[in-house]
Amino acid sequence: MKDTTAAAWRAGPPSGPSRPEFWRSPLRGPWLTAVLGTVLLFGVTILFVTGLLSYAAYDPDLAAVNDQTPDKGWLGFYLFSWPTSPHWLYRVTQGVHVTLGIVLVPVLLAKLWSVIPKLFAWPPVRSAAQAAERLSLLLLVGGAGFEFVTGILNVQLHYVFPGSFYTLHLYGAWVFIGAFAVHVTLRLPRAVRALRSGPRQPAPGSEEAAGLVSPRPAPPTISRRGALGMVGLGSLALFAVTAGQSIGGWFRQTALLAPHGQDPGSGPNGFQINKTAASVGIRPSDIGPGWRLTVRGAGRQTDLTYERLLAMPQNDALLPIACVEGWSTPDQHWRGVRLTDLAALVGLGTDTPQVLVESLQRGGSFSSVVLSAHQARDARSLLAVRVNGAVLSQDHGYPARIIVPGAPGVHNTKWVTRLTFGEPA
Ligand SMILES: Nc1nc2c(c(=O)[nH]1)N[C@H]1C(S)=C(S)[C@@H](COP(=O)(O)O)O[C@H]1N2
Ligand SMILES: [Mo]
Repeated sequence: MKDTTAAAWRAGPPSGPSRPEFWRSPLRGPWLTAVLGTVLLFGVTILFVTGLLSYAAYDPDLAAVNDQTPDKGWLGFYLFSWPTSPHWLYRVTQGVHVTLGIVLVPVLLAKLWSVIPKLFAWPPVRSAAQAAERLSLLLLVGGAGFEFVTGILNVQLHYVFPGSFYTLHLYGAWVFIGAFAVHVTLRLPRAVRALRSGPRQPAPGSEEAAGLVSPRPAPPTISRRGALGMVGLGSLALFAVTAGQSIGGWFRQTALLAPHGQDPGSGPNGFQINKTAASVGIRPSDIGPGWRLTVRGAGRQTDLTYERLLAMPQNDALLPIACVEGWSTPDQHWRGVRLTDLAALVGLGTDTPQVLVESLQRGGSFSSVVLSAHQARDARSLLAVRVNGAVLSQDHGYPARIIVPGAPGVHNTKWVTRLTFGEPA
């Protein structure tokens, strides 16, 4: 048994992809891989940072209703209270996260293509160290695939993983980050050398070829630079049909890949809608004359009719809606009652505490949220009743909705019916 294994070993790789001659593209080589790897090094780092920021923006440590990942343990070590300035903060961080994630897809695919012969390297395991490295590559490629696929499904198919997307995408991200850090540490010196030596191919089988250069290359149909140009064009094309949804307004028309369509209608309420009133089961009777706003806190409670809400001091704020899916709107002109003024109704004036916001919507992870004291105290944080000069449309949250500067769209609860100031009793 042992003898035959040893003999098979000495005979070299079986015919097929384990043999270097099997791979014939004249393009593969350390320079091409290093260029693509360098782009990913920067791009994926930005994806990690903006992704972790997006997670922090949900303020999961503030309250259980904000936290989709109660089992995160120390993975939330870096969490901080999300600021309200600049008011476009989440619009930028999440727009970059989603747009960059989509734009990097051709680069990621090209990078994987460029190193595919190594998947079949012979012998599959040479030493314990090399086995560990191959295992880390499994986590790297698996982690990358998982993060890109779950992210793109989420932005394109509109939450195919109800609730659990955050859990999957967050835990997947940490696996990916770990494997990515190991990979960069191991490969950076080689990549730097390859970039310095330029696009000329080293001899196949040499140390510098790193198992990537074909010993039997087919005649080239495109240069290595040309291939990179194609990848770049692919990314550029994706950028051109994606970025418009993050810029919003007129540019939305260019967002051919935007899952919500290009045209959100016209008029004061003519900007992107996340979920319509009908789609979450808001009934006309819920938001008719019988609607009340309950304000609770400090052991007190008061119920307001729509008319009484309108009779309170009305304030203005220019703020965008910025969704986790990457789309956002330019600043809209909101008008409504300050959260601090509503807190004052139950005797909680200027040091307004955190507030639990509850929607008429029954169930669903967006029907309630806790806003931090910092958010509640911001003079631009409103329970809005009007937008761009008109009464809120039903789909934008009539009779009243939250709007908070800098926060993710999901914190701007629509169809609000109850505000509870202070820690839960
Ligand atoms: N009650 C309720 N509020 C909600 C939502 C929801 O589904 N239900 N969606 C949230 C999300 S994810 C976003 S991005 C914004 C979108 O607001 P808009 O539809 O007015 O643009 O509303 C937020 N408020
Ligand atoms: Mo959203």
